[in-house]
Amino acid sequence: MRVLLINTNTRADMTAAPPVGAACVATAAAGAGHEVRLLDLCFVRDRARALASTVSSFRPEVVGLSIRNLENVNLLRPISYVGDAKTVVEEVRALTDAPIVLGGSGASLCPGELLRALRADYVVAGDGEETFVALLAELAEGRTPHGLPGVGLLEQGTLRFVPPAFSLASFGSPQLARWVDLGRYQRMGSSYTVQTKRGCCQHCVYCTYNQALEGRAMRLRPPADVVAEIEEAVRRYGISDFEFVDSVFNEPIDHCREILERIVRSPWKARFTAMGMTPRRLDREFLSLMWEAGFRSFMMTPDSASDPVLRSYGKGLRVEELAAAASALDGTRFTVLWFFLIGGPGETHETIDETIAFVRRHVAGAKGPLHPMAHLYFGMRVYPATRLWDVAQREGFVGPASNPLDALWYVSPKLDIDRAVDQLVQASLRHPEVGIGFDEKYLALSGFGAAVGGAFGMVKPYWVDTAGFNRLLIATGLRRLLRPRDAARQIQERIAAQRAAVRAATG
Ligand code: B12
Repeated sequence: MRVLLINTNTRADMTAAPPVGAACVATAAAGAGHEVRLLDLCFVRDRARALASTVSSFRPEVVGLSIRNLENVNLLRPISYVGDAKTVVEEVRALTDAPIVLGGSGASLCPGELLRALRADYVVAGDGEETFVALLAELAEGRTPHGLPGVGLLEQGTLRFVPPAFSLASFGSPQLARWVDLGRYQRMGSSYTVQTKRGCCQHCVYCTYNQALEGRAMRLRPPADVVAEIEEAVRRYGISDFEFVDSVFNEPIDHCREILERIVRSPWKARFTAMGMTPRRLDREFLSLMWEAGFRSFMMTPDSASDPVLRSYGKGLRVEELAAAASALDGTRFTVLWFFLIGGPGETHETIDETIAFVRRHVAGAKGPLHPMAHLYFGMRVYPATRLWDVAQREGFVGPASNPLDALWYVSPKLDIDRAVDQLVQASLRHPEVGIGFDEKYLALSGFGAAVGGAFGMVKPYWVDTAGFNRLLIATGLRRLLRPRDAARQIQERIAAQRAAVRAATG
């Protein structure tokens, strides 16, 4: 069959994400004998025209839409992307009768709700490779794909959905550069993205990784396979910057270590970064191995630096482990961005102070790491099938009728929102190393920054320079001037409306 895959994600800022998921599916479909084309809308200026010319020249028999982000997951400054995806579906419908299949992490999180909202034909949740190929086989035979794990469809308005089995034991290279023009991403500061495993065995209360997205069972890619993918990208496509996109890169640690050791032994050199590092067991020896492999930066996701909150978030971490990782980092030259989720279950003003004190001491006051940063996000997004959903339901933040596409949030009832937002804003005014969710407002400007930075040979990923930029804003008084003045009121109104809707629905 002729299969057109479309990457609908158009976030073209310094966090631009090459459509690696769509590339996985494209490689699998091509491997099954289909004729495949991937249309990447990320940097396309005239979307309607790009769609029209691709559909008329390729004449697809099936169209698959990769939907990564439902929204920006930011309570201080929310943006939804569902409307954009709906427009793409409508535009495709006007051009062809080919069935439309939704996939990607956005589709996995809310399969039924997204299928209804976008009025597509099918939805695929979880791993796309085997499921999409199985779906194509059914469609090629003219059958309605009933009962396939991970596939959903609407029949007379009723959702028929079989949850994904996450049975794909291992997975191969998505051959990203075969499908995607990586030049544009690289100019924005983004890298070639690599996944070394799927599944997450942690138990964080809010998280969807071990549920809808990847399941709990760890599916590790053989280290030799991972390094062969990197080597091919270096040698064949001249790529020098890579980013690992695992949920948690350094767990299981032995698998991660083997990948790093293989990279160290390789004759070529490249630069690496990763999101989703846990501070657990991040000691000097492991950091040296990372450095030797070519790591210069990474993101760490402890979420809190208060023991009671780490417990209630289900992180399985203690502050002393965070502090140990911070002191192992002292004296090194890594750039580290720490992520904290403020305001989840159990958070109080005192525990916020504890986290800020940790940031002041170990991030702002760090001796050695280059440009350390801490991002403090406020509020927790509530997704179905997580333990947070049950907590939020008990406390009246969500109810049986809540639609997860409606950006549902949880904020600890022990907090006065005004005071909590002020705690974060004050920390950001005092320390250039502190970013708060509101700063995302200025992310769009990073495209311009990337163009200038690239011309002056700035090091990737470009977020490593955020602290320097903030220092300039603080010195010129601009950061105070631009601080979010009525963020607290807006959040209060949003949360009050969400709770009122739950009360109205439950009578
Ligand atoms: C790594 C990562 C990042 C990195 C990205 C680095 C980079 N250069 O790519 C960083 C930290 C920069 C980042 C930023 C953001 N991220 Co992020 N990120 C992830 C993470 C951990 C992995 C994504 C990934 O690459 N996976 C690997 C690929 C192979 O998997 P996949 O895309 O899901 O594809 C598979 C299936 O979905 C399916 N599939 C995909 N497409 C299609 C298409 C069809 C037709 C079919 C049938 C199947 C299919 O098959 C694929 C292979 O099995 C996910 C969480 C997760 N565990 O998935 C969050 C996640 C994708 N991010 C998310 C969000 C919200 C964001 C931000 C908007 C946050 C922010 N406010 O800045 C930004 C957006 C950036 C952007 N430009 O889009 C959300 C998206 C969903 C949502 N809640 O809206 C996720 C799911 C986390 C979450 N639970 O909230 N992110």
